[in-house]
This record gives sequence, structure tokens and C-alpha cells, in this order.
Amino acid sequence: MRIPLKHGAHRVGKRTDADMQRWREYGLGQFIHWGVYAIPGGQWNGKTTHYAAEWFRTSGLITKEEYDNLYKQFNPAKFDAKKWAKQAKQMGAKYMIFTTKHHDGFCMWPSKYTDYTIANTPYKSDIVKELVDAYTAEGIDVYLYFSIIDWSHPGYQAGTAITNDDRLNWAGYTAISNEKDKAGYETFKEFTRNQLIELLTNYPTVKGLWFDGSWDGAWMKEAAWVDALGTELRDMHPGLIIGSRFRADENGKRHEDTNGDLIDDYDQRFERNLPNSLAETKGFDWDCVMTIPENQWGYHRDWSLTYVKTPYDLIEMTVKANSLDGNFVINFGPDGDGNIRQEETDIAKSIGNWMSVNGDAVYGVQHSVLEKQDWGHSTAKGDITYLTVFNKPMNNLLRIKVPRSKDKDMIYVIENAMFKPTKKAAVIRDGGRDKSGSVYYDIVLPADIQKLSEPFVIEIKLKQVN
Ligand code: FHN
Repeated sequence: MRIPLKHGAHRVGKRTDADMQRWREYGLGQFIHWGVYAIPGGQWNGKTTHYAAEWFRTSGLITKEEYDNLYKQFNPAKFDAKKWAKQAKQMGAKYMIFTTKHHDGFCMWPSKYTDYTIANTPYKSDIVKELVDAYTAEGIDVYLYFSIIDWSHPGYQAGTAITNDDRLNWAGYTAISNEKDKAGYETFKEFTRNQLIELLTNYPTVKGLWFDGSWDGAWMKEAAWVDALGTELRDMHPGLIIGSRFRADENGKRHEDTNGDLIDDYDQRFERNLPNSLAETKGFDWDCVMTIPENQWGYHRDWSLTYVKTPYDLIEMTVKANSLDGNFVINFGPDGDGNIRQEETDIAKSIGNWMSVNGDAVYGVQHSVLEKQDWGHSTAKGDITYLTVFNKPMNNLLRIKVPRSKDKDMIYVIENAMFKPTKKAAVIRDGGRDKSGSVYYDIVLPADIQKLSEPFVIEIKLKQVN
């Protein structure tokens, strides 16, 4: 039985408009976490934090006062928005999400609602504008990351003084009872609204807002107000795309409302974590945002602390996400001077080189009719199925299991197959059937494909026959 909700999902099922279709087809995106936390880069007075560098204010290694004065040194002389955008383009990113304001509250644009902004640094210029212009010029869509949590705002502090902890969940939340704190939190709400309107006014070409820190108890309690704000933002910016991290329903349910419907346009639950089946995605649109080291979003000087993903790890995740109808977004954390670190540059280049040959298996695709098989992942577009092979068989016969057709009298056959890197047709052998009626084919891997040390794509055409 459905429960009537005033502030739940506004639609059941996916958005069907052209803007959302464009989002769905991105395949690969870039996230950039950049702010004053890039100056310490996880280290201070000879000590190193093992936690996320963008949370450095809470690391215990720096005083709040020292951190809150870092902006006076922010002067990234090497920052070149066009260079970043070109690198992202070469990597194959179709959209970019930029941290306009992280939890510390520092604004990378000259907001007129606070002094804690880029305008009051030695750098002075509007970094958000530089990036929006540069990426848009490269044909890469821009989304603005915005943290609801804002440690710099006294009104936000008033709200959380009552909730005790930034990460308090709904059950632990106590309504703000003290009149002074209530009034303080009202100023914070108005401030947040003003900043969001300001962002959409200043940067009208952006496609969406990417919210974070909305797990905050005081914010979750404001379901009606936040819902109205969402409507206001959508009205002023037709086509605006907002994920499921913006608001909770009136029962404190986030992402999925009390009836299990997705709140807003796509599911933002997959952070540093991919689903393993279509069933897990519940048929929602979704994205996965991923760090290159274990859990560092902002610049951390020491990447030796954890495993650093290789380009092939990230490519595998990209293809896997797309095989389950999601977008994959790789995070970059530039340093305090405005450099993208060499390791990230090298990774972006390798991914870009691979995407330039195999990108068809990622862009504009959806899941295929094939079940997940040990050699890798499959995606589909129109009548083409892309097999992206990450585990090459030792015997050089790639065994493909083809499903039984839904119509009992029909079976799937592989009509033809072509190796993407060499553009050569493949020899296909009959691989027999199993008891369930599933059909197998063996694709013979020729010497030039056997020699490859990187994942590769085979394009196949499946046909249903009697
Ligand atoms: O706390 C943040 C974290 O620093 C980072 O910004 C990520 C990106 O999705 N979001 C939060 C954790 O969920």
C-alpha cells in the first residue's frame, strides 16, 4: 500500500527528457575536489593525516584558526583551467563536477553572501567561472558540487549544536528547540538558498547541482522547505539535474522515499562502491563517484598511504558501471598551486588512450542481454553488443554464453564479431549448449590480440533465429 507523501519523489520511474537522456549517455565523468585544503595537502608541521585530506580542518593536526586563515595564502599560480579541460577531454570525460564549496564553507566563486571566498584570497579571480567556461568550451558539461554542511556559517553551527554530530542520522536527531539556535538556523537556510540561486544565476550553462553533506540532521528535518527550494531552482533553470543527495522526505528517508521511489533524478548512493547486478540498481539512473587512492578526494601529498588504482582498474570500473546502466566519475584533487599531480595526469592519459579506441563500449550504451561472464563486462547500443575483455583466457578461446531467447522458439546467435583495436573480423566457433538451452560460442583470439597487455573490446552482432 502506498503511503501518501507531501515531500517524497515527484515522479515514479525515470525522467524521459532530452537533458536527462544526455546525462545517461555520458558514460564517464571527472570530479574535481579543490579548495584551501589543497594547501596543507594532508600534512602540517611534519605530521600526516591518514584521513581524507579535504577534511583536514577536523584532523586534529591544525587548529581551526590556522585552517580558517589558509585562504589568505591561496594563490594557485599554476592554475590553468583550459589545460585541465583539455586533459579531461583527452581522458574522455563527458561531464565534470566541481566543488564550488566543500564542508569547510570556502567558496571558489566570489559569493556576495560571505567573505570566505576566492575574492578575498591573493588569487582573487573567479575559479568557478574559469572552469565552467573552459570545460564548456571543450564540450564537457559542468555540474556544481555544493556542500550543505558549512562549518564556516554560524547559523549552520547553531543547527548542528543540537544534532551534536555532522553524521547523525535521522533517528538520533533532536529538533532544534532553543529559539536562538532556531533563528540562527533560519539565517543558514536563507544563506544556502541565496548561494544556490547565485550559482545558477552566475553560471547559467551548468547542467546540474551535485549535493553533498545533506545527511545533516537539521537539514533532513526541513523536508518541506528543501523540497520547495528544489522546485524553485528547477523553475529558474529548466532541465536542471539534481541527484538523490539533496533532500529527505518528511519521514527522514533519503535517496528512496518512504514508498521506495527515487527522490529526484538519479541515485547518488554509489560512492566509492559499485553495484554488482542490475537488481541492485533497482532500475534507477545512478552514478558512481570514485577516488584514485582509497579515500582521498582533496589533494593529499602522500599517496603511498593506500593502494592507488591503476588506469585498468578505473577502466574496468567504468565499463562495469555502464554495463549496469550507470555513469562512472573519477576524482582528481589538484594541489595548492593549481597543478594536477603527475600520477593523475598519467592515469588520465592512459584512460584517454584506451577510450579513444574503445569508447564506443562506454558512451551511450546500456546493459546487454548477456549475463555477467568471467572474461569481463558487456554493454549494448542498438544492435551492437560490446564485450570488454579484462581476463583473457589462457587457451585463447573466448567462450561467450548467449541467453535463451525470451521467445521459446528463437535462439540468439552471434552473427559476426570484430576486434575493436585491430578492426579485424573474428573467427567464431560453435561452443555447444548446456542443459538449460543456453548457447555457447568460442571467439578465437588471434596473435595480435593475444599479445595485447590491455583490456580490449570485441563488437558482436547478436541475432535471434528460429
Ligand atoms: O565528506 C565528503 C567527502 O569529503 C567527499 O566530498 C565525498 C564525495 O562524494 N562526499 C562526502 C562523503 O560522502
